[in-house]
Amino acid sequence: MVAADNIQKTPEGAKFDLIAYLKERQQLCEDALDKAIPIRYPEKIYEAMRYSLMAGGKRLRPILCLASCEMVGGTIEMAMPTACAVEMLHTMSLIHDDLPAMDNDDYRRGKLTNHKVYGEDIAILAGDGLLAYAFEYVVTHTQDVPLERVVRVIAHLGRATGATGLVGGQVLDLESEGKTDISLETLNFIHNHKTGALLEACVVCGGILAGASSEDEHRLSRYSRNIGLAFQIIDDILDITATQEQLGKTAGKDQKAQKVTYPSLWGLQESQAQAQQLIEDACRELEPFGEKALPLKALAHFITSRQC
Ligand code: GRG
Repeated sequence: MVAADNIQKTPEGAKFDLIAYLKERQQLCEDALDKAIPIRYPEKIYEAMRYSLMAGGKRLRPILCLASCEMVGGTIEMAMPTACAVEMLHTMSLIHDDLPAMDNDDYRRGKLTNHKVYGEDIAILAGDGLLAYAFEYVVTHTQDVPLERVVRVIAHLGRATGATGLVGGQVLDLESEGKTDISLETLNFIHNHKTGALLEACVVCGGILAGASSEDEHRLSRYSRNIGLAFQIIDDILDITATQEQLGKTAGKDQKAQKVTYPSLWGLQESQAQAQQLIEDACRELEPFGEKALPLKALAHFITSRQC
């Protein structure tokens, strides 16, 4: 809940100015992403990569990565290259998801989709370019972090992105199209992979970079799996309740495609309640971190209160 003075109160009563925090962190991420991909020859591909990367968005994934690293005792500088990489991976997945062969969408982040501006061929390549560069960027730009941690981050990002993560979730999502008998188990599998895996990687990699113990890594993993599912439930709710202007993309697509979603299984009210429960479970995992966990707890609550 965001009070009039922008101060968010966690259920334990601690105060945190989430709006100021998000504004500051979003600007840090915008500046770092802007620097990460300068335009070179051949200009067209860099322009297409930058078109989607710099099109706005909440920057939730990089912000989670920075917050997790700081909570465990690391610095923003240690995590920024990985934070940029997760936003590159997220953006490439959006570019490919919007293609006619997949979701076929015309708008994303309030702008025409990449293929609508650059054509399908360049949009595919822009996604491929961002995918490869994300990994290169972590390796070439991470400083003051032991190499062994960087290697673990690379492995984690690869797992979250490939067939064991986003790609696997997307395949099952495509296969489920037009089917009305999708079980809750299948729906959870799709979203734990398609949406949850990258969110988990953001939080866990932030912790790895800071040298988290394996117990803390498990806590971060459980926190992020809960917020990942909550994030998707709210995404499904917003597809019904929000406008195209609020979302920056076509609204009402799930109902139109008669897709099985959390609200179609549970209804709107129960879906909201389930998301809230997941957020509370997520925050409980962070208890041992005390006050240092305030940003990650506030970000978890933001997921259920967001309007876009
Ligand atoms: C990863 C190699 C590789 C290929 C891509 C297309 C695909 C495979 C996967 C689809 C992944 C996808 C589009 C998941 C949906 C995730 C989701 C809920 C996106 C919306 O995230 P927000 O609300 O968006 O954080 P902003 O614009 O704010 O960043």
